[in-house]
Amino acid sequence: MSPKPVPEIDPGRMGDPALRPIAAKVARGERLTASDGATLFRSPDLLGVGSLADAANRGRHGRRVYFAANQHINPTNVCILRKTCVFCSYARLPKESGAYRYTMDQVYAEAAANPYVREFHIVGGLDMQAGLEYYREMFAGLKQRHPQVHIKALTAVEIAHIARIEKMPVEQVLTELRAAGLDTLPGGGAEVFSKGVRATIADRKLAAEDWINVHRIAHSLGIRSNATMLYGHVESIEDRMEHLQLLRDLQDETGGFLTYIPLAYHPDHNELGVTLGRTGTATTGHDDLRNLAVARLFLDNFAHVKTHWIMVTQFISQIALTFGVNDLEGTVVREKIYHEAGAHTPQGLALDDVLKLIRGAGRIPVERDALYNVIRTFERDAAAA
Ligand code: V47
Ligand code: SF4
Repeated sequence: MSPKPVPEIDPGRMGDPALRPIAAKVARGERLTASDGATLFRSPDLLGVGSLADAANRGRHGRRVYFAANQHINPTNVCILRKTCVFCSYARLPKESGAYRYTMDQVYAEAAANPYVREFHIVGGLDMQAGLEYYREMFAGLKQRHPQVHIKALTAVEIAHIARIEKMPVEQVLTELRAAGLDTLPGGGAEVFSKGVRATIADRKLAAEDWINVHRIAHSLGIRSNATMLYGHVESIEDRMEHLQLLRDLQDETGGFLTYIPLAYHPDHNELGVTLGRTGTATTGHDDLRNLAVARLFLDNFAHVKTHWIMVTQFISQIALTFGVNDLEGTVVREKIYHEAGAHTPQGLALDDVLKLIRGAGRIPVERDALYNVIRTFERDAAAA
């Protein structure tokens, strides 16, 4: 996939002169450089950046906005990196108060709570007691009970952890988990790839090149995956662009990424929030929208850019639908990770609320499956399109 020309863009109308050469490239369908991306991040003309991203997005997806009926399940919060991922509010040491690890029955009971769900999104801590067998049994049991539900599970960091504790190559772990029912990998654990930032916020976590390599191996096995970036803490604009460049390069090589999701850092109940003196203050609406818009313009080989309403609120997510976003994190049931870190959003949205949100932005809701096959388009809107 390469950038498409967007003839409706008139570069001469950009309010910020620095945006005009970039607008001309987007209009011609020319790839942006990392330096263009930095200019987009720094431009005072947020609406100009958003209008470019919106035009690029509509050129691909028209007025369609995807969502999936998914359910988050976090089977264990026990994590060996509890002390070194200083942005994380969710992890616990094994004997710490609040530590938990679900039994299979607990996983199956949580999974049975919502019969409408079509995707389980399963991520957790790096737990020494949750190895290959734990997840193999979990996925096989889930597939047996819910054969129609897609399993998107285990970040690259968790896959590498299982490989380490089982003393197995990553390829074998992925192959065995796929045989048990794993369909795709979520995009978490990427944080920010820059060495300096990783040393500051996630020392001892899987290195950038290893995160990328797990996804490369997954793609080579035909396992699609997502990509994320955790923004809004100590990273610079150059760090953000280095991160996006590495993702774009891997996508050029494999084409295996489905969607990109920027994750807004939440500072409550974690060490980094205290160090930054930011407890209670998450990212700004400007930065949330800009991260999405720049991603839409720079990641020209990603088909989808997703807004995570749990992290940035339904209100910002709705506006994001005119800032380059074509996908909305769906009806998430009982989200835990960001609520531990201070998210004040609801823990789930009902289908009607999702439809209202998308329609309110003048867009057409399209329910998708995990691989972006259309399940149904909401015809009332399609007829009016
Ligand atoms: O890797 C942890 C992030 C990620 C905080 O693939 C935090 O569709 C903000 O993988 N503030 C895990 N973020 C979540 C994840 C994900 C989420 C949504 C969609 C998809 C997808 C994947 O959560 C972690 C980390 O980057 N995280 N703590 C925090 N305090
Ligand atoms: Fe563990 Fe993930 Fe939290 Fe890091 S972000 S401490 S790896 S659960």
